[in-house]
Amino acid sequence: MTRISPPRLRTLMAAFATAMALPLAAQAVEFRSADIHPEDYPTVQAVRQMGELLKQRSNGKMTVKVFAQGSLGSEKDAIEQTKIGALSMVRVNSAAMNNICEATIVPTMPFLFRSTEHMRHVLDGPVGDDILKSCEKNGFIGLAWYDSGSRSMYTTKRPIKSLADAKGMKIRVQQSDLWVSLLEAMHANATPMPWGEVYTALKTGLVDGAENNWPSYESSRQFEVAKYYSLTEHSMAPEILLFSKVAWDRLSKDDQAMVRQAAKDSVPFMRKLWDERELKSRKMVEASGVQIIQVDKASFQAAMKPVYDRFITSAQMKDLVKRAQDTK
Ligand code: GTR
Repeated sequence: MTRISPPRLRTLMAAFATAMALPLAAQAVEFRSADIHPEDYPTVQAVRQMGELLKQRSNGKMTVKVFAQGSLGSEKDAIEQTKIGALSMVRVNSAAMNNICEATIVPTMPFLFRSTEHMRHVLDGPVGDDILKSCEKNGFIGLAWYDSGSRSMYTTKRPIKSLADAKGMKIRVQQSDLWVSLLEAMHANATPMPWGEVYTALKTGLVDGAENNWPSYESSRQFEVAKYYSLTEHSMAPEILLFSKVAWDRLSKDDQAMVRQAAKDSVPFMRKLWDERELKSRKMVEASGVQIIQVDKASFQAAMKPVYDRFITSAQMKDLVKRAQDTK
């Protein structure tokens, strides 16, 4: 057996210790990211695109691996894993963060945005940035906002033609107190559950309806079991891309800047995919025989006052809502 002299051993041990202590920045690193949507969904494609940009710009040092279709669990599970650094990134709806990072309630609020353009201006500007930054204290680095269109109600047995029709219906909502309150303001019976369980809940009659945008309604096949789609367009709750603060603190400043930029640069790509997918999904469900119902949106909007009274109370929340509303 070769004998290693004590000084040589000390040198080797020191070299080993240095290698172990090297910041992750100097080593190749793969960021694992979760998404509940299938492979071809715009959010999944956008995070893949971000990964491509990052790989090119870092000469292969930083890459992203997207786990789609909820393979790492529900949004709630994935958020918890991201919080502790078991996952580096997660793409979720703003609603999934409502109970964790309060300011994410603002873009989730019913009828806050007047149009897609308005929503994009608010989220691309200082209000969007302030909300993203505010999640850092909760353990998340907000990287970017992605589009999610407008959410509308859909039901299995009978259509919602007016606010009165929603009364007493059991409607699945996202796992957020705001969403429960939103449906309660319509006098519906709000039933929070993870997205992955909604198809079966609709099919078995556990709930009478749910609410979502065209692409989610289509890609989840829920349109097959809930054939009345009422155009309430009650919220434009956007998607949010988050990085784990634990994983973030291990990166060098330069690498952090590169990650941020790649995320921002994936936004126009996402929006293009989104606009195309919204049209395609709507056409597809229409062709399948879904009945689209026009409703008096103003009556739904008027019913939302208690939701604003309950959630927009602090000076910070009032200021964010006002600045969003004042944005052109
Ligand atoms: C979708 C959104 C998902 C999830 C889902 C839901 O529109 O993209 O992140 O929030 O809605 O309702 O659970």
